[in-house]
Amino acid sequence: MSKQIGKGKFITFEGSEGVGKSTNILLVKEFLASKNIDLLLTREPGGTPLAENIRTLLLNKSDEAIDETCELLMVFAARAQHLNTVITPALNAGTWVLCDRFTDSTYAYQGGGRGLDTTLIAQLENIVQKTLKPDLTLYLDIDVKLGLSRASARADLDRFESEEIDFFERVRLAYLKRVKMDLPNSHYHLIDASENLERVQKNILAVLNEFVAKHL
Ligand code: Z5A
Repeated sequence: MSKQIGKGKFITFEGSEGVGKSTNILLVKEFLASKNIDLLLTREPGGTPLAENIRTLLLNKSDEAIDETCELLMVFAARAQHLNTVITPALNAGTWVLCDRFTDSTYAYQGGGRGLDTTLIAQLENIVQKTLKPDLTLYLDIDVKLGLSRASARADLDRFESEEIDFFERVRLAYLKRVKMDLPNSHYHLIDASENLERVQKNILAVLNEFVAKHL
């Protein structure tokens, strides 16, 4: 169940390649700003200078292959810095935090994609996050091939984007497994991102309207 540690609300955006997180997080930012809500827009991996350096190491291709356990620890190292120096202080000050990716990405990419043990991921989650969980997670779901075709407009593919299609199929399955867990009062909302942008945005704003009405 979602847990709030301060007055601010913690909203995360999840999904695989080409799903439209970057496009839609800006829509949500504008919507919440129009309600006079104090906001912080951030992302993972990243969100602090140190965590952004770790992001660069994770995303850049290099001659030295990154060991999978090393990748997992780098993701959580960046998250610890981000949470303790940015996210938690903001939430405690009453600021709402919009985060482009969070720990569901770790379950999807390192758990589903790389095949790492989810028990290990859960242990690291407990160490780094303690009781903190998102209050609302918008999971944008899309057929892998359609998502990749949208993302293919980009010039250079990063280390993750260069993976094979099977990797992204496993990522999607891992997301769907988490989102469809039968939790009471689930904080997950699945948005069909294969629809046109207008429809996707209408569906996102419907979720946000309900969330804001409950929490303001
Ligand atoms: N990673 C990890 O492995 N473990 C972790 O724990 C975390 C992350 C936190 C960086 O993430 C990588 O880090 C990520 C997983 C790994 N892997 N990759 N790649 P990122 O979020 O920075 O990278 P990204 O997934 O490529 O996200 P993005 O750049 O934000 O792209 P996007 O979400 O797909 O959004 P977009 O740029 O808004 O949309 C793509 C295009 O589609 C764009 O031209 C839009 O105009 C278009 N679009 C959007 N919506 C629509 C609709 N509805 N119809 C038509 N066209 C659309």
